[in-house]
Amino acid sequence: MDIFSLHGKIALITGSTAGLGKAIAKGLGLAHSTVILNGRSSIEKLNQVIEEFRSDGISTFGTLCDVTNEKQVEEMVESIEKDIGPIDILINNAGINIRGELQSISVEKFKENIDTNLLGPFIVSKIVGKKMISRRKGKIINICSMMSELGRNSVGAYASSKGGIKMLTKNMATEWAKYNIQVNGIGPGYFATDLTASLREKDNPFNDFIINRTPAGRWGNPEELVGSAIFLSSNASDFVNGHILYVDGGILATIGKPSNED
Ligand code: GCO
Repeated sequence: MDIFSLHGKIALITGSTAGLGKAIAKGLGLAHSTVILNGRSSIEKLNQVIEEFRSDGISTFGTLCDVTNEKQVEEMVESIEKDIGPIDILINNAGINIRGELQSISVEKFKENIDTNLLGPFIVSKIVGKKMISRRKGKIINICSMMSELGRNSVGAYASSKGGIKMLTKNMATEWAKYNIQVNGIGPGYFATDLTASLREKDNPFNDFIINRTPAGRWGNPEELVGSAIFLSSNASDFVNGHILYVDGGILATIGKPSNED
């Protein structure tokens, strides 16, 4: 069924030279969209991933841009639309997680989480969204988190930013659905990426906690987000607006179980 087809689509994925963003971008590329990768500062890393994707037969371009810098975002979007084509799909993935208890994290570090994870997606969506509104067509996916719904010691800044992007998603959907733009979110649970490497070390009790707390009994693999991204990027989701699709192994469905229960 071609309702899931991404043939001929152009997809910009921010923060896509590593982790979940890279896995999602590769999945969209293997589904035959043209992929525009984005990193913040390392041209070497960006070019390395572009080459990797092209060696897999994916139509790939790349651009360096700090999503919190409005001028850089405007220049990035203008050059993409002039040199490559209209952006059909925007995935706001760029994000950081500077951990720290609320009484110890600095105001600057708290603000850095909010700027990158919430202000950045607002800036990019405002600029790309204006183009989509003029075309009366577009797909925007904001990468939220299970932390859009739950807190955890030491990730208060991150969770605040992810709660914010959940509501930004709903408000963008509210204002832009009438222009045939579908804005939705994907909320990952705990996935095996560099961001969570320290949490997954075998002598870290947090690893056992997550495995016990997640009904699927394991960490997610980044490739397991691709199906949701394709769905929300394709015509199959043309009447889906403001929805946060949690891909979390069931962790948000349950209060968990005692460690001595199967
Ligand atoms: C943490 C983790 C989480 C996950 C993810 C969960 O410190 O608890 O980094 O924040 O990365 O965001 O959805």
